[in-house]
Amino acid sequence: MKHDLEVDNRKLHHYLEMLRIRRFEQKVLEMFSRGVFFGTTHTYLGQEANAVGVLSHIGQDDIVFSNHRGHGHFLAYGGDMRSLFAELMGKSTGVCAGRGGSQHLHWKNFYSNGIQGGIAPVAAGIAMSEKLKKSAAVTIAFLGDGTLGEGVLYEALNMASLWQLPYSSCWRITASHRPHLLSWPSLEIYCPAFRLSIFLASSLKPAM
Ligand SMILES: Cc1ncc(C[n+]2csc(CCOP(=O)(O)OP(=O)(O)O)c2C)c(N)n1
Repeated sequence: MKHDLEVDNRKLHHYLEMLRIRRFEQKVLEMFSRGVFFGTTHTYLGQEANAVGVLSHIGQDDIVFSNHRGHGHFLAYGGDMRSLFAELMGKSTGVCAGRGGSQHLHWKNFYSNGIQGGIAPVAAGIAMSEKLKKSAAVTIAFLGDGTLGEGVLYEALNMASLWQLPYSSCWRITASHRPHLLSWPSLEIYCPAFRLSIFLASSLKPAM
């Protein structure tokens, strides 16, 4: 019985986290159309489960690398909504004093970068340094399927495997609305090629 309650509480917490991200991003879209923000922005609408599912299980010292669509990752990591909003507005009270904007955030062990695939080798390098320091930290990189065409990604995966780095890349696959991608080899083919293990989960069927 106690176990069931714990599981229910955890599920409720995850749901509320996803809802918080959804509401934040809806507000971002609304304010974007009013011209409130400095620069451009990409929302995390519809992808909330990926961030919450992964980041609610990380350790305190783990390092997170996000991409151009990083608000959800930042919030699920524990980032503050108000300072993120201020950052989007280019205010000095923002996460990075208004200089990073939507795509370039840094807070604690959280980093994001808008260059597609750009985080892959940097995250591998950080994972290498953590390994050399003999820390237990895992480095996590969030990537989208659009990055599968970036060559630097394969170099990073190769080195991560070769040097047995504490490196985990979390992919978000949305091939259903990009039929042209379906002919690409899937991660189930890529990962074994680099001797990397793979775990598949569906945000549409969370229990999977
Ligand atoms: C090196 C580079 N090329 C092109 C872009 C422009 N760009 C921004 S997002 C994007 C698509 C990213 O696809 P994906 O990673 O699957 O994420 P999605 O936006 O579909 O969620 C592109 C091509 C970029 N940011 N960096």
